Amino acid sequence: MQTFDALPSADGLWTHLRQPDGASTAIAVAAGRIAWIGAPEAVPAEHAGAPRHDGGGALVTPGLIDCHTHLVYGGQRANEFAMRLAGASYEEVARASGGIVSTVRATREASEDELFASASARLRNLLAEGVCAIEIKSGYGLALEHERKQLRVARRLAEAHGVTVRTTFLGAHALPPEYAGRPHGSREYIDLVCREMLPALHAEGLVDAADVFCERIAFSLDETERVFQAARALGLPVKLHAEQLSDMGGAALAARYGALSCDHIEHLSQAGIDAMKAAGTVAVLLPGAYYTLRDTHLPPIEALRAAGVPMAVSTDHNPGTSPALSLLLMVNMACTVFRLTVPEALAGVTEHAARALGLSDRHGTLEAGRNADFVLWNVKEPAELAYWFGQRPVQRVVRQGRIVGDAA
Ligand code: DI6
Ligand code: FE
Repeated sequence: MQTFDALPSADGLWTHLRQPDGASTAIAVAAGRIAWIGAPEAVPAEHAGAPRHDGGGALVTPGLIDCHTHLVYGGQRANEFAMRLAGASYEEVARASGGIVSTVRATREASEDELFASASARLRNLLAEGVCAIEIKSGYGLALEHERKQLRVARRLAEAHGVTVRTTFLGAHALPPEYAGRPHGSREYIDLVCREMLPALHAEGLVDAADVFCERIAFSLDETERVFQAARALGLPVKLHAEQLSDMGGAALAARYGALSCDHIEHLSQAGIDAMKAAGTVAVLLPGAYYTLRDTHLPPIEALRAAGVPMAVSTDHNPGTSPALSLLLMVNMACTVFRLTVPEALAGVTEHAARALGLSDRHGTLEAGRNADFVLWNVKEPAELAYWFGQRPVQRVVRQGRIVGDAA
């Protein structure tokens, strides 16, 4: 396979591009950044003589951002898909010793190289669709060495594929099997997460944020807060798997800790929405999990919109509840199932997704100073990005200042 560094540089002046509002635009790229963007007739003299890249009139958008994934894991769980088709609920599957814990077993058994190979193959699907930045969570190791292994793989993926990766420590994803059945197992495990795992992995430079699965089948509000306190002590931002299956009050707690995002939020209350608005927390919508679980309790989209809470859209790629490897399909589902408008859904995989990762200074919009991450699309109008599903209307991707075509 061609290495990322050997790909052609995107430096120069990109002409004949079309913004989603129809305006023609030109983009000057230098040293991996957008040096200038504006109307074709206003190109500054310093960029006018640069090598030209003719966009052929293509629609241009910022590189897509998948802001919530569990991309690194061992095995797969098609058997549970069959169990759910036969009538079992997600919670019943989890209690029958399947669910997250079965992926934990497979992840612990896999070597770092095996995890890298399987996650690379998955990542390529997302990159080919124009994804330029991605969040990758741990949470299938649930022991220091195995959480480390997952996070190291996430860092290696960034290097090998030339993609921005934000790592999120999700040690508090599920109770590890060796703690289950102990009288104070949950408390003891959260002690380990807060006192040993998070500080050690942070010291190794492997953690960009911390997350918790706050749910009746996972961790309580008090346990969530302990993890948030440990993160705060290390200066790390927090995120939360909040109100997916029930209203635990997690979103309001996360907002008190200035969370970057609250994710899932099917059962989010008005009090949670108000707290998120006040804290500037992004609502991350995950239609793939909603669909896979055949959920019927929609997230409160109208109320989020009315409150002005920014909404992001992501795959939640994971082997249990969202084996999705198409962010554009999530855009389609966010519109069709969650009733987002097309501009809302597109902002959800660009600008608002960047904000959910704390990356707004370099990603999510096309502005001078941002990373040279953008996509040229083979479509006549932006709505086509939400309308088609099952095709990749990508003409060209520029990622980290390199031209990567549609198959990198
Ligand atoms: N919520 C989810 O949707 C995933 N994790 C979480 O906290 C599910 C993970 C799995 O089933 O493996
Ligand atoms: Fe998730």
